[in-house]
Amino acid sequence: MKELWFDTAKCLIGGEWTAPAGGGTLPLYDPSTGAEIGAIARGTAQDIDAAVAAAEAAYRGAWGQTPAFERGRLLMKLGQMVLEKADVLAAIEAADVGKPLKQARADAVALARYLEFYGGAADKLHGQTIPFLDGYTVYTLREPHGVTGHIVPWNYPMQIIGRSIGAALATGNACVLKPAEDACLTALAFADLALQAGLPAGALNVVPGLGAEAGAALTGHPGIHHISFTGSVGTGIAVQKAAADNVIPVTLELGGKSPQVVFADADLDAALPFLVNAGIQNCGQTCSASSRILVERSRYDEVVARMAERYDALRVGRAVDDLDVGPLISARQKGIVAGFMDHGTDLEVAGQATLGDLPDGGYYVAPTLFAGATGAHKLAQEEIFGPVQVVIPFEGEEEAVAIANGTDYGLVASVWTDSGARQMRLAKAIRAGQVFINNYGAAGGVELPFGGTGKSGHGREKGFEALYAFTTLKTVAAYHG
Ligand code: TXE
Repeated sequence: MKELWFDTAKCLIGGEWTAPAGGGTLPLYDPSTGAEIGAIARGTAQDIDAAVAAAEAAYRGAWGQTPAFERGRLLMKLGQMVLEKADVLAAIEAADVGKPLKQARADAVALARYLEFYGGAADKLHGQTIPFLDGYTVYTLREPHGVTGHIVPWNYPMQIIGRSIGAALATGNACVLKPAEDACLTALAFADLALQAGLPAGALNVVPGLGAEAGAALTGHPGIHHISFTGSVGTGIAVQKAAADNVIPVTLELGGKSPQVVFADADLDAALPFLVNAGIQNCGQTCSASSRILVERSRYDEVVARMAERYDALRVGRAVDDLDVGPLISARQKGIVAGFMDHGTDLEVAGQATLGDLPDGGYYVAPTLFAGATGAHKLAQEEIFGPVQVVIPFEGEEEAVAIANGTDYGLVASVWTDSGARQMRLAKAIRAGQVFINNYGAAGGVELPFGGTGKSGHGREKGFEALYAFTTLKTVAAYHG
């Protein structure tokens, strides 16, 4: 790949690019063609040990002594460097993840935005003074955890690095990052830019590798003090159990089955682009993808027909073609999505994109809109993580809320209605970490706290809230008489 300026088969440990201790590598595939395009390091427990030790040294040394405003300045400089390289980062991500170029570039811009946001916030987080008994002065200190572990998935590497590493570094933690084995090139590129920006050695360490090897070694390591994980429910449970053994806090973001609820009084022209885009963006591989569209029965047929028109017109292509939808991440993910679609045979295929002349080895599926589902249908209950949406009719507010809340998940939801009173009622009644009214996703919303309830996980990332997650509170009670 001509854009690369770093060795993809190395780990970054203590400011040095090093070959993994076991000498192993893992192959890299271009999802658009299925072609092998390179190799990454297969980091192991030994590399994780070295990375945690390097992070601890940085935390006790140069990084720990860097004042908050300088941490912020450094992150903002890094954000600027990311912006300047946005096209290059987008090209790398397109080849590695199969993401259409414009969507990949938006991720690079979002990464820069996280670094600006958390850079600006670094010196604005502070404790409080607390009125107490006569003779005391009491105050609180917000302190970093120390060494933080970050397990990042393959669907939005740059955005998730931005929200997680950005907030952790801003608050003075030293980080060990384990990117996903299917998508770690932009993590390596980002780490190299961080070194160039002047981040002290060991403040950010990156160990690529398999989840069961490097990932499990990191989450179970006794030297980390916080773990943030974004990924599947099953792996999230394993991560939480490992964190429990070390009694450390954990932030889990585990995806969802997010509904958009469309009432008869909604402005359909405004809603339609959101209804579809929230399902097919990044080929449906989005934690906050809206995979369930709930429509009040009196306008159900109209919504299905208008969404179907859009599905039929969707263009699917290679990431470099930069069309509406690219390939899925891997042959394995293609198998998972195809398996779900096989469970839709009792539903109506209301709309479906046509796959044109695409490379044989690419991981493509036809974006598909299923109609006529009930809330209990398998496709309306389980996270598919592909470009597949189901439309479900409902009658009245009560049923809408029951269906919206009728899964194990609770990440994001939206409500489309002109009634202000209903907007407020639904925003309260729906179980989700974020509820959008007459929009969906708020264009990414770096500033907006994000996270789930139920099996969507717990803890909050993004916005100012993440700064609390990446710090611990110390209370100082001084008796002076
Ligand atoms: O996830 P995993 P997978 C969902 C989505 C998808 C399914 C499977 O439904 O179809 O999960 O994807 C690391 N200890 N999401 O198998 O396994 C792994 O290396 C520590 C939703 O890829 O959860 C990678 O870095 N780490 C989600 C990360 O966990 C381990 C995004 C995610 O992989 C590990 C991705 C272990 N034992 C998938 N095993 C979202 N919320 O957006 C794996 N990993």
